[in-house]
Amino acid sequence: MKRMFFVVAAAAIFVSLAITSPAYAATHEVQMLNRNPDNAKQRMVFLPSYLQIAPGDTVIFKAVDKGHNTVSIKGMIPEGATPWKSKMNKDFEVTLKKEGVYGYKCMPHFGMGMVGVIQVGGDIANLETAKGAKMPGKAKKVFDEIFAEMESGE
Ligand SMILES: [Cu+2]
Repeated sequence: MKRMFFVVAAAAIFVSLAITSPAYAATHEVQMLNRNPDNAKQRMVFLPSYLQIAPGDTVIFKAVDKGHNTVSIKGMIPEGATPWKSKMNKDFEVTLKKEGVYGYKCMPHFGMGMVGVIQVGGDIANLETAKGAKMPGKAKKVFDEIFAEMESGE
């Protein structure tokens, strides 16, 4: 009888935790790679380079290949959002709560177009501001492709 009570109590605690904690928040993975396995011509990439997540979700950047990091780009994240900067060659995890568009780069490969976008929620009010941020040639091309994909999906 005591054991039965324990099982019920444990189940009740589990259920209440599932409801009250952000158990619905998902985790997404972005790989940092020297080469896109789907397109050998594309070198130094985040995969996927465009990710849509819900507010409160976590993104894990996986240092699959060496020589990369992830840094949010000034002017390309929603106002009031916290910027991030990871260490080279290390996995990095960021939880994004504020809705909007987040542009980020790999510091050593920014000029080679190693950039990505995370869209949090449905509010893309800062997209135009993000588009106006300063970026080197190849990065601009990659961002333009991602933005076009975003806008066609809306
Ligand atoms: Cu890189």
